[in-house]
Amino acid sequence: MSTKNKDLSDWVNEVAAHTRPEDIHWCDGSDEEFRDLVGEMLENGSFRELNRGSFPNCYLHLSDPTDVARVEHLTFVCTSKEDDAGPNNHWMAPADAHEKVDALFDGCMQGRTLYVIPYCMGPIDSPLSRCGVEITDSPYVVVNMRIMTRMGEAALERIEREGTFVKGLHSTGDLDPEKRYIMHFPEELAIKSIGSGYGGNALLGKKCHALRIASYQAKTEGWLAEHMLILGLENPEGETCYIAAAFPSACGKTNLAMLIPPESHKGWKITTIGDDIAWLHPGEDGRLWAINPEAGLFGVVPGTGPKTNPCAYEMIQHDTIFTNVGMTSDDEPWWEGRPDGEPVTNWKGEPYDPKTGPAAHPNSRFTASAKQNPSYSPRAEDPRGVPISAIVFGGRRRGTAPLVYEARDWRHGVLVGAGMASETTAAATGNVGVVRRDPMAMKPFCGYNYADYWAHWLSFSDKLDKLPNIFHVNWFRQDEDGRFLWPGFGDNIRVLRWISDRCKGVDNAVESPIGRLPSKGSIDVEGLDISDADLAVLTGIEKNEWREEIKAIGEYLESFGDRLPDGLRDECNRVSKALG
Ligand code: OXD
Ligand code: MN
Repeated sequence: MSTKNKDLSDWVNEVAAHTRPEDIHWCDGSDEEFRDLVGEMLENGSFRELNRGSFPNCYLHLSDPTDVARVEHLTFVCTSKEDDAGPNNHWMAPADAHEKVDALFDGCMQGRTLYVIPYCMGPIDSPLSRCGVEITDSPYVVVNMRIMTRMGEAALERIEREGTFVKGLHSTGDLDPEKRYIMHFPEELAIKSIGSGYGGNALLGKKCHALRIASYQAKTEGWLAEHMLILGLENPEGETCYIAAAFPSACGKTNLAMLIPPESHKGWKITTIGDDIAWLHPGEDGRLWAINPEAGLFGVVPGTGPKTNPCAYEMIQHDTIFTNVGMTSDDEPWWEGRPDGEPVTNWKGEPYDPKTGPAAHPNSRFTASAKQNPSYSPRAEDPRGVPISAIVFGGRRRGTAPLVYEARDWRHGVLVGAGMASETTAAATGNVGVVRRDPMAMKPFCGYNYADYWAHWLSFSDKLDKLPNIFHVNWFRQDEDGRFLWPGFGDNIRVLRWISDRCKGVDNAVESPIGRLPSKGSIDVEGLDISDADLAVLTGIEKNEWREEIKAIGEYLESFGDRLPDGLRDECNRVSKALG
């Protein structure tokens, strides 16, 4: 295989001359190619076959122990003007960044195969989809990209038809953390990533393209690329309300997107469009339409069990790549939260000893096709996408943020998103459990200045006739002893039902200075063991705490200086006044 697109063939030749691979392989995305690559990795030990009887077509990959998460401190947005990247990004001048990484790419593929991966983010025939090509020297990346994107011949055909594509160059290099960089060049629609094989750093279609580069592209083209799941909430009458929800990494997006309602909610159903990324476009009908650019799930394994997430548990029993989990004596994958089996080795391949840490790394991952999800929505393949009725923002907060509230209008909703904060998780290297501002859950992924991003969000009130309602949720509220006040998981449907009722104009809310809270009795708690006192805490606000919170939000927003849109500043002042 090769290509009629001169830009692409020139780029492949140029990269090959620079990185000096032994071979070049153009990926066609076929089953045969996938099998061959898996075979090679089984032979060289980078894959281990899991129990064929109980986990058919499942493989275990153990990464370098220093390469297990996204590296935000080594991730750069390289725009010509520093201010365009904003204080929310690490910045390097494009020429310096190219020079720095090009030196590391020099000869880095010697003795390796260079793979060319044409891919399409989104349904192959959707006008909302966008294409890219990743060049990599990692067969692990190729097989993961095959699951996570529409990859191969059809994508190449689309690229040849359209001409435009994102250029992503990746090499695992020598996995030296000192020589690891994830560089983005939004103005060139290009990415250069070296020194890591971890999904978020190496599967370039995902965070690098579908969020950082796409958010920049979306700003110039009038749409939004967001760190959001998309789900359909179907009522017993068969009507579906589509909800897009943004939560920071490892805060339960995958669980929410595949939720199974409790027995008491007969006739209600959740279908999954996506679990991590949403591309949102204004439609001709004045509504906001969403596609999931991905074709697979790269989910956090620990905690996935038949009670917490039955759909994910079922989908990863076959045709799944496990990265950095433990293993049982009969070659089954094992992780904390899996009810069966016992680990004999841990994620480093060493004998398991609970004293030295968990069997599975807290950020161990599964890669599986979205089609394996029992709640997969057929609308996920719809080239038009789905119309969004509600946008939900959520963080992991032990205090302050109530279970749910609704913004009074779009501008207030943008403030609610911009003011989001959450405790950090193992999805990125660094401290875990520290509260940090994470506007729209895009702190690690917004490919340009947050202030301009908020202005772009605000502009949607003029772009849409039927704006989605905006909400904030918090499943993680705790009391002083660290006890969770809300059961979460399947019971979150109770909150989703309140949200969909709000979208239909049901009278189920009371006004408060921070937005609309559930009125008494409007969240169905039948069958739940929850005291009135806990419910009052969950659905109420502490004014003093919120005065502090809005002050902190205001200070944070002001750190963006003159570029901060007036609309957001005014909205923050309005809420602050309302709090007295
Ligand atoms: C992810 C992340 O992998 O957000 O989805 O880190
Ligand atoms: Mn994510």
